[in-house]
Amino acid sequence: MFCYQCQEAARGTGCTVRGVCGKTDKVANLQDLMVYTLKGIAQIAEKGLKAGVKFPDADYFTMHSLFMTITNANFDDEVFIAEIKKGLKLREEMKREFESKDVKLEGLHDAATWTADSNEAILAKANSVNVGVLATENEDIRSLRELITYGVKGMAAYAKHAYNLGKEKEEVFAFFTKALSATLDEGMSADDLVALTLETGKYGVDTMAMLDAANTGAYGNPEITEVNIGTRNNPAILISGHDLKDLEQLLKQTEGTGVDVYTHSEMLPAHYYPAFKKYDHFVGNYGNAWWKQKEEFESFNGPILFTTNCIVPPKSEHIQRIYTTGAAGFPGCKHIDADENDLKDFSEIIEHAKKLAPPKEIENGKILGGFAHNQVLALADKVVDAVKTGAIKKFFVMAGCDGRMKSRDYYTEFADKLPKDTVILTAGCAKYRYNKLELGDIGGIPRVLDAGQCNDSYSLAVIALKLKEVFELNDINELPIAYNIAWYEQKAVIVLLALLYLGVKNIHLGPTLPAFLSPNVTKVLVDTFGIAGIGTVDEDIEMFMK
Ligand code: FSO
Ligand code: SF4
Repeated sequence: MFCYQCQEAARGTGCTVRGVCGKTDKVANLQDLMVYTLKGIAQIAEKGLKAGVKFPDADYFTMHSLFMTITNANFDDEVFIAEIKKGLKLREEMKREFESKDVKLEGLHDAATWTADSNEAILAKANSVNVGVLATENEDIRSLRELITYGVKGMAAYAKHAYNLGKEKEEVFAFFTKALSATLDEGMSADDLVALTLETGKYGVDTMAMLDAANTGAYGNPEITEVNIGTRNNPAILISGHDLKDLEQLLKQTEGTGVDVYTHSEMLPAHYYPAFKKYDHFVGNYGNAWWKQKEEFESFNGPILFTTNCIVPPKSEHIQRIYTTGAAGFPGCKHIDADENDLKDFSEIIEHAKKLAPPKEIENGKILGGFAHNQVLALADKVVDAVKTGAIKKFFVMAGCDGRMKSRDYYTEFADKLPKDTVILTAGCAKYRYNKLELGDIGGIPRVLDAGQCNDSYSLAVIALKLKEVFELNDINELPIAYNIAWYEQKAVIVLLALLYLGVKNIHLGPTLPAFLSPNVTKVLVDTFGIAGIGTVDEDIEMFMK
């Protein structure tokens, strides 16, 4: 195996024996083969787009399977083998479609032609070097191909959530096809791939806007909310991940059963949506960011439902209380699929919860959030006044992810030491590094404004664009906003590319720069966009406040 797609890549270069995330060599190779197969499907689909033949099944399949390969989403080798088989079958159906139209398919890559007639043959193909990251020898081309692939993976995750709520865009699907197919194209130069990277950012913006419309259309606009972090004395289910449709179904099915529902990690922002406030048994948020789940699942006592990443390979005694759905999966954990009407039956989890003890309280009190674009824009006058009077000197976008590396203490210290006339804008699980600190407010404006999940970084961009308009500036970079972003996995990659596409410059990215950026590609990002890493807290605060 060779994997360097996330921030925790071993030694800052790549995992080669077993993932720091817990992914086995076997699963890593199968994920590579999954992506390789999707690239082959994309190459055929692209020829289809040119010949006027569309493949809606391939669009859906690509989106879902890409999502399965993002960090900490799915650790189940058998699921990947089954999914690859589905991909091969789909690919052959696509070829038959061309034949039936008398269109010749020429110049196909091995990714579009390889076959396997057994699980062993699939595993042998997965183990061969020509399907993985290192198959591309030139390190800059490899770096750009992977940057695009990871961006598209993140985009696929967001597109899938929107899709679950009935929203899809043909152009986004067409871009999956274009981008994945381009990564097989030896004719694409480094410059071409740089241009494609920026285009990936454009579709990242479109996809996040689509997801924002899907979430707010279905559940209303997030509003200022105090979220309880304590517990009650009823049996309960903990729901993690990012999928609001899954949450809605769980809340409906648990209503009146005596079973409470708590959010974990990235599901916390669900409390900000008006539609979920009517459920009395939707009690609060339990615990912290994804990486603390082993201890937190221990004390939670009840069953846990993962709707997406981030899964940490569970202790064996927890496996039977962990359920997965959608793109998430872990061997031994029960997976719940939707029926033909797109409904998921969570009754087994509910019955399971009734037999288990209520959660043990690990903290209490409340945390505040709900500052997505609509809510912040409703407060715009107050915010603009505070900037004009100098009460707020600077905003810090500290969106992104949390992770287990000790070096991430930087973000807690950074938030804590920021001057009191600054405001943090956050989204994603990065917030857990500072959302329980007492950072106070500025004239009633809290110093930490949480917009929501990582995809709600889109909200922060909308807010910035609105402020640019209000202050009549020509450039988003003239605003008193600094960007100090923490990244972990591929959704953060698409968020970053989206911000670059929107013209945001001088983004600081930590705790380390991606292992998949070659020195030359890093140089392009530094020279063109002013991307930089992080230093020490004191030096960085001084630099940002200048
Ligand atoms: Fe966090 Fe995990 Fe939302 Fe990521 S839970 S790290 S960027 O999957 O998706 O922020
Ligand atoms: Fe390593 Fe991250 Fe890949 Fe897991 S996802 S194998 S931790 S680089």
